[in-house]
Parts: sequence; structure tokens; C-alpha cells
Amino acid sequence: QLDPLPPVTPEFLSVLNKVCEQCYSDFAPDELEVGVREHILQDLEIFVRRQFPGAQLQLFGSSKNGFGFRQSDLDICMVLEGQETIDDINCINIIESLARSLKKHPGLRNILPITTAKVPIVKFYHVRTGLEGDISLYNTLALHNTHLLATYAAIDRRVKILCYVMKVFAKMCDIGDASRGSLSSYAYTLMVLFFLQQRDPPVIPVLQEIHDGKKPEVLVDGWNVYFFDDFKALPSHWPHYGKNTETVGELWLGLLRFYTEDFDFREHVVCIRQHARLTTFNKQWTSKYIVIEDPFDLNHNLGAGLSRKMTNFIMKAFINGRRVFGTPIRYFPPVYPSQMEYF
Ligand code: 3AT
Ligand code: MG
Repeated sequence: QLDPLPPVTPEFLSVLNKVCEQCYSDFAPDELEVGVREHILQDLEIFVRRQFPGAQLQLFGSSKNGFGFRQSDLDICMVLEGQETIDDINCINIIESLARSLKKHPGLRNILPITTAKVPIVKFYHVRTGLEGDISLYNTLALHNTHLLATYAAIDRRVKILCYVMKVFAKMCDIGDASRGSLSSYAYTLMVLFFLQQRDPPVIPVLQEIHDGKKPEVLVDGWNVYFFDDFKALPSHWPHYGKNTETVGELWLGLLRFYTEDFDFREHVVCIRQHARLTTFNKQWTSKYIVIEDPFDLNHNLGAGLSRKMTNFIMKAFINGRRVFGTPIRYFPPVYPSQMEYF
């Protein structure tokens, strides 16, 4: 049972809004840091091509989706020119030989191939910048979902700020690390986007549902990755454009209330590819409590790996968040706990 929240005053909303804005400016990287990432990528590509002449490296994830932190990892996808796909055996072989080759790179340390994961990768540590990174092969859907997230981020600056606030919240509450049994940053970003689509009036459209005539089919790994990516043309393609005028602070509290008061996790799916509510029953995912559907790979539930205990822990974090951010106080110190140095 949730405690009732006291009425929010305009003064408090303004404080809340400042906290959100501050969080964004504290953690967003500047252009210089974005340039550094591209530079590392270039250098790695030149190095890797000595062994794999047709190698092409591309950044994805938060280096490209608009929600990167200064210390976010470098997610890199490698493909070989003239080769469309790769089979599992070949993939593992290349990952292992890539790892052997990267061990000779003077600027890298801690080279570690991980070939047992669903997506095999080579992990590395870039000494000069202190950045961690990984290289995967033919991770094509991830390139497309990165572009989808980047397009949503470009529509409205409130999208960007809220996704940062959500990521900081998840890290602070220790619920944002998929490798330790919780949810990935990607999952939390999908939760923010879903909330913004469901808000009345909506802040963002469902880009996968905007098209003239029949929905185009762009198949990648058997999935339709079509979405409307011409965000400049959005005003003439989306009737709700510019209708929602809430502040980021209002939306942040709105989000915490949405996931604790309105959204029924037992029944509903976090699904950003359609506006109509999708149910866990539709997906036959009823045994799971937090169900987050990947926008392209519709068989992929990002909450599938959560234990019962972790699910409760995450729900409690949201309930506490609702209380903390929903209870007016006069002053919010814009400081973060020491573990925030992680960023
Ligand atoms: P960080 O700033 O690094 O925390 P990120 O968005 O880069 O945020 P990750 O490094 O965890 O997140 O993931 C990199 C990309 O890999 C993001 C997304 O395109 C893809 N990805 C991550 N987890 C999943 C998943 N469970 N299913 C599908 N794609 C995923
Ligand atoms: Mg990343």
C-alpha cells in the first residue's frame, strides 16, 4: 500500500525541475569527450585492420544514443566488409583471435574475450582515458536500436534530461547493472520512453507507428526495424507535436507515480513499438513480473533475467523514489553520494 503524497506546490516543482536540469548538466559529456571516443574508435580500426583488412568498427550504445555519461563504456560493433552475417563458430574464432591481436596494442590493458555470452565480446581497458569498452561482431540490431533511441532523444530535450535522471537514479539505487542481476541502462531508457509515449498529451510519438500508407518492412535478423527517423518532419506527421508543455520536474515525478500507481506490472508490458497496451498475457510472459519488450527483437524480454528478489528490490526503489521526489522540502542539495564517482 502506497502512502498518499501531499499536494505539490509550484515552488517544489521548480526545485524538482532544477534538480533534474542540474543532473543533466553534471553528467552529460561535452563535445571534446565525444571527439575522444571517435578518436579511440579510429585508432582501434586502423590497428584491427592489420589483422582483419576489411574490418569496420562502429560505436553504438550510449556513445551514440544521446544518453552517455563521461565514464560510460565504449560499445563497439565490428563487421567485415563484403560479409553480410556471421555464424556462431566463426564469431567465437574471430573474437578469440581479435583478443590475441588487441593484447599487442600498447594503449590497451585487461583484454578479455567472453565467448559464452549471448553476444560474444572482447572487453578492454583504454589506459589513457580510463574508459572500458567492448567489441562485439555483427550486433546489427543494437545499431538500429541505438539509432531509434537517438531519434527519440533528438525530438525533445526533456527526453534526454529524463533519461539521464533515470540512469542516475538507477545507479544510485544500485538497480542499474544487468551483469549483477538487475536491469541494463537500455531497459531503463525504454521505461522512460514508454512513459513519455503514454503521457496525456504524449511527449513523444511511437515512431514505429508513423508511416504513410502501409508500414514499410526493413528486415534485420528477421525483425522489422522500420521507424520514422525524419524527426525534423515530425510536426506534420504527428498531431500531438508540441502539445505537452510539462516541465522535466513534473514529468520526473509523473514517471515515478506512473510506475508505482498506474502501471500494473503483473498485467502490462513496457512496449515502445505500439501505443495500444500490450499485456503479459498477449506475450505469454505471465510468469515474469517486470516485462520490457525490445522494440525490434519481439522475443526478447529485458526483464527475463530478474530474480524475484531483485524485482522486489527494484519496485522498492521506485516506491521510495516516489516518496522522496514527491514530498515537498525547501532545499534539495545537488550532491550525489560517493558511489557516483563510478561515472
Ligand atoms: P551506459 O551508459 O553504457 O550505461 P548504454 O546505453 O551504452 O548505457 P549498455 O552499455 O548496457 O548501455 O548497452 C549498450 C547497447 O547494447 C545498448 C543497446 O543498443 C544494446 N543492448 C544492451 N543491452 C541490451 C539488451 N538486453 N537487449 C538488446 N540490446 C541491448
Ligand atoms: Mg554502454
